Amino acid sequence: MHIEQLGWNQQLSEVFTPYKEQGFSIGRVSLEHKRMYRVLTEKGELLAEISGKFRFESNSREDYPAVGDWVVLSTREEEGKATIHHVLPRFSKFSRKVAGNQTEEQIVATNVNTVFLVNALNNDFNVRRLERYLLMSWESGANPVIILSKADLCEDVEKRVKEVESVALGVPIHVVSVKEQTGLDALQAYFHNETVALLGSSGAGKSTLTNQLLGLEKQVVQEIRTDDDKGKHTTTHRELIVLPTGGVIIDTPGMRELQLWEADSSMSHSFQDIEEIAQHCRFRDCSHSGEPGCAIQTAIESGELDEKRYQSYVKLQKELAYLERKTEIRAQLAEKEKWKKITKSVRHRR
Ligand SMILES: Nc1nc2c(ncn2[C@@H]2O[C@H](COP(=O)(O)OP(=O)(O)OP(=O)(O)O)[C@@H](O)[C@H]2O)c(=O)[nH]1
Ligand SMILES: [Mg+2]
Ligand SMILES: [Zn+2]
Repeated sequence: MHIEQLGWNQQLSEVFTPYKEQGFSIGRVSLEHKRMYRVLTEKGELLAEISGKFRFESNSREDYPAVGDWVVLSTREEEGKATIHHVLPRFSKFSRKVAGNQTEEQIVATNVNTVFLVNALNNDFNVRRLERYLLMSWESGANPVIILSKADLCEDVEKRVKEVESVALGVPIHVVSVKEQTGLDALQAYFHNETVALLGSSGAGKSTLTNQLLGLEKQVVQEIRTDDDKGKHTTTHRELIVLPTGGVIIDTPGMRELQLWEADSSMSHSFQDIEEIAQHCRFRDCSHSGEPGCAIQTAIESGELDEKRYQSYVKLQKELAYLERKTEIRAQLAEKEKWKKITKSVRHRR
């Protein structure tokens, strides 16, 4: 296999040069086990662990390898093993807040060129959820593409497409059905030795689409629940899979909880329409909750702005502000922890 087929390119090659000169090899993380990583290299698959030095120098989850990362390796090919010494800088990173109450970042995938936001055209269809996914995509550095799957189950596709267009200005939308084999050819254009990650709720058809693009039944697929069209969380690991035609696909588990992780600039990107309207409010610090001359209220009343979309905007903003406060406290704690480590090591050396 050629390394280019895994998504390797000129820029990465330049970053890697100094390591190469020292005799290191390169690989890409395809799967994350508890403490081990499956890494794809030009010479095949290896099982890798991080070096002791790496562990010592890492302060947060973000420093550790994640699926999609390019890693600097020393290899023991006869044993099928390797050691990870560094992670090359990421050109994109898709994160969310880990489920539950902790304020911790979970890296879903890195070095993704395009993210397919998969939404089924059945009763699970949800524009508000899509808004969230779009926001995360803009923040990640990857280009979002909306996939409306299971078109065979939808009576009025046009209506759905219009709804999606209204929240996703300028984002490509593809209507597909694996069952009826429609709309699929157009997706090939996103691969060309690049990386595509599939995101969307459980049961949306991500693994079905992966198998389709791969040309074989690699990923396990399961029927959804019949009462509410929700999936059964069939895929449990994020995994990077190489396509025979070059390029890679990252299949991910449908998320139970999609909480945001820092999304400031992207908030404006996704809600440009609302922020533009808000510029016409009489007061610059208008809270849009009853002040005279509020353009937002006027736009909602006239129907120009969908009230639900506005509510969703307000909710997302609150969530971000909350997260920011919590993260600050965490950062302070992490800093303390780091210094503890350093002082300890200095003592040790003495
Ligand atoms: N009618 C129809 N069903 C489909 C289509 N694509 C997928 N499905 C069905 O949807 C169900 C769920 O598909 P999966 O591919 O397992 O969904 P997933 O997004 O990978 O779900 P998780 O792994 O749980 O996140 C399966 O029963 C598929 O057969 C389609 O185009 N049309
Ligand atoms: Mg799946
Ligand atoms: Zn206002």
